[in-house]
Amino acid sequence: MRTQVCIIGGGPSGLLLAQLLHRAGIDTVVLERRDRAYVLSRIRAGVLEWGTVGMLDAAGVGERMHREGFVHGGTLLSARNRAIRIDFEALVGTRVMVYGQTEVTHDLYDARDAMGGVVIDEAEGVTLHGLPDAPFVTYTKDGTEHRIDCDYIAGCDGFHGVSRAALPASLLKTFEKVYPFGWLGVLSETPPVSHELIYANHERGFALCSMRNANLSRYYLQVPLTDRVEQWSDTAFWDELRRRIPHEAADTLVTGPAIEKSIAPLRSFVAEPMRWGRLFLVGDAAHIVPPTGAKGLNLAVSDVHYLSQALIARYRDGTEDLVEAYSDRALARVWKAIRFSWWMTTLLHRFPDQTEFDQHIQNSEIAYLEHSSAARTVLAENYVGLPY
Ligand code: FAS
Ligand code: PHB
Repeated sequence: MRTQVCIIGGGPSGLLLAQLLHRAGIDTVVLERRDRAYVLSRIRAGVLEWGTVGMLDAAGVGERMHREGFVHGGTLLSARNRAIRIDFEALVGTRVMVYGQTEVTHDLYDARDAMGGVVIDEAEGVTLHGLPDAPFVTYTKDGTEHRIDCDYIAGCDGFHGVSRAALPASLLKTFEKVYPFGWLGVLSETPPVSHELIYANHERGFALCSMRNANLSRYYLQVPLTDRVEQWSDTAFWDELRRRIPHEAADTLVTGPAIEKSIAPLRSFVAEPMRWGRLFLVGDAAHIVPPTGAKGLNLAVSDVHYLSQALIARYRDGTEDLVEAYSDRALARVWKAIRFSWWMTTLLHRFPDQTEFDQHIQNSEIAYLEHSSAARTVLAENYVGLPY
């Protein structure tokens, strides 16, 4: 088989890239290791930057998002039972869209099917060959080995994929910070406790109240890395959540059975460069952020913005400058989001080795947000997404 761009990974970055390139007349094949049901079962991000909304619209997959998503003009931070509203619209004149990554992926798969696009799922042993300048990909499906010749490879295969490892060790540089706690997440078919998200700083640990729709709520608790999901009954989860969120919310919280419960570790990670010859790294294949700043999915989308621009220019005009500039352009925005996600995580969580000095710094940072519109503006412009 031959294609112009071989996309490894059928998650949001791979599917969005495929859709944008298709709309520009560029041929792609998507190789996905898992089956579609598994990919569509993953519960992940919930908040879309307005730039992401624009990209999904440009890809022609925004209709259900606008119909079913929630547009939020702000978010709440809380500490010591005091709530601070970050008013995105007043501070930076924009908003965010609350619409689950699961739904985004569904919409992208529906669009791929509608255009008759090729997504080869359950593709095993995907291997990159011929890099940096004469790429092809091999994989096995149903016991038969296949080869795809291509002009370019987009590594959209996430943190545990194979693309990043294809860069030579002499070229690849990685940067990592592992946080000493995880997030225990629960999905429940209950009405959200608040009309906007609540990010709660509490002496017992961080908590987050989010949502998917009017009767589907998403909650998180900071837990020690040693915790296992089995240790947390639904009752224990709800009791702990009530302790950490503002009393007014705790008093109105509607609880119910967890329909999904999982613990995710938190890390900051960046791999440089994000291009080697005709191989590009995109999304989680190149970077990971703690979910505190709601940046993971949104960074994958901005990578797709830069890469789709570069490949469209290459095929339409024969120009290589955006291809050459892809890694630097993407990394410039990635590192700003890495910083913001680290800052939000440090602001809102309890660290096991935290000193009293650290606690005073955290309290003063929160007090500064409460009393300074300049401080709230800095948080707002990063949270809603810096310009592409
Ligand atoms: P993905 O990991 O989504 O997709 C990669 C795809 O490649 C997968 O389908 C995988 O099966 C496939 N693949 C892997 N190896 C392959 C191979 N060898 N061959 C073929 N295919 C292969 N972000 C937020 O903004 N907010 C959140 O709250 C949030 N919560 C998260 C919770 C968890 C548990 C995780 C893991 C991530 C979370 N994220 C969150 C980040 C997440 O949303 C990612 O940023 C987003 O999925 C990135 O999309 P992709 O780059 O497409 O990677
Ligand atoms: C979510 O709804 O899953 C979510 C929202 C905001 C975050 C992290 C997760 O910062």
